[in-house]
Amino acid sequence: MSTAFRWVEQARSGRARAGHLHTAHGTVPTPTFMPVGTVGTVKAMTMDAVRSTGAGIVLGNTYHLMLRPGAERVRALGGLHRFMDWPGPILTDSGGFQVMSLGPLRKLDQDGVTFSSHIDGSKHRLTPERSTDIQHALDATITMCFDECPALPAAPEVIAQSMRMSMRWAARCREAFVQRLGYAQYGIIQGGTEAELRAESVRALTGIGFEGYAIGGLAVGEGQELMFSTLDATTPLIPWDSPRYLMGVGTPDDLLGSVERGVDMFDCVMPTRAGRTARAYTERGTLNLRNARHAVDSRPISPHCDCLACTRHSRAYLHHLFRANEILGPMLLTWHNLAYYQRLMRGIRSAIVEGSLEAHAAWLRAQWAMEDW
Ligand code: PRF
Ligand code: ZN
Repeated sequence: MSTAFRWVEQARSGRARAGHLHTAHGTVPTPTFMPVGTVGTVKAMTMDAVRSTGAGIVLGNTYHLMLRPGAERVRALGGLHRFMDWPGPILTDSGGFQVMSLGPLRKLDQDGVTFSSHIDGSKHRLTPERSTDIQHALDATITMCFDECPALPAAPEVIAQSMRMSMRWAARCREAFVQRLGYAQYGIIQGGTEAELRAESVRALTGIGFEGYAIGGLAVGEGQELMFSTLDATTPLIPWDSPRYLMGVGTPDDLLGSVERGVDMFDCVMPTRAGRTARAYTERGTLNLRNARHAVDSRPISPHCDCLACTRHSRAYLHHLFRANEILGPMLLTWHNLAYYQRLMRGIRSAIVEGSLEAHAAWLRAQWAMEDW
């Protein structure tokens, strides 16, 4: 049986919340980290491996999937869940942010964006309506509004104009969205680091009414302090009963500080990208496994990790794989990093539920500052 899409609170600690996100494709405990599966694959991972880390929801990208293999083909093959073998919930980003990073290959107007494919140079157009239709064709559980995310720093007037255009686009996205039981559409709050503009953006989006609210336009060069102060000014304005998603964030320390400020959902390429470049996340910070000091180290990457890399292999073996440019290196280390991110989120959730978030956060930060074991 399908269930209605809703977020249900389980416990709170200050502004931090633990809860469950109920969707047509299953229930996910929050706060949650979504591994990035840009082109219909979490790079270097089978979906069974992704599941084994404890991930409950993954992210896909409108921009990449519309170009290859094409949204209509994914629809014809039974939707993205079946195509990539992920029956759980999938959130798709709308393409606005990805098109932005194309630089000179794009042309923005009030109606949408025209751009050239990074694959073959062919011309394409994304509008609020087209992005929403594509996400429907992909069968995304959570559809994101098509927005513009200006790079920071930028003049307040530039940020304001961009935010207001994104708000007009959000109304068009809502018009184009086909409501289905258990599915959702999130509005994206913009407005840079200006509290006034963020408040205006929240008012515009809550006036339209969405199942969830994302905080976009952060982690784009402003630094952690400004990101946190912007969250401080923004999350209290979002309806308590709605899930809040901070887009494209971040480091373990970013996730902890953002959960403390009331965020429920995250996505980031960091653990997967780092895994492909020999960087390991651990309870005690990061390690570069190409470093010579790991060459004869028979210990696992982390004594606390139950991933395949840590239960079956040594740091010395991982070091060897990366030095020899073997494909198994990125595979094992991506697995490890995703296992670390999921373990981090599980620990934070448990602490909120048990009423010990403050002590747990202090312990996590003290550990990150320590030397490797
Ligand atoms: N908008 C969208 N996707 C995003 C962002 C945004 O502002 C960000 C900003 N960190 C990451 N991904 N649509
Ligand atoms: Zn591990």
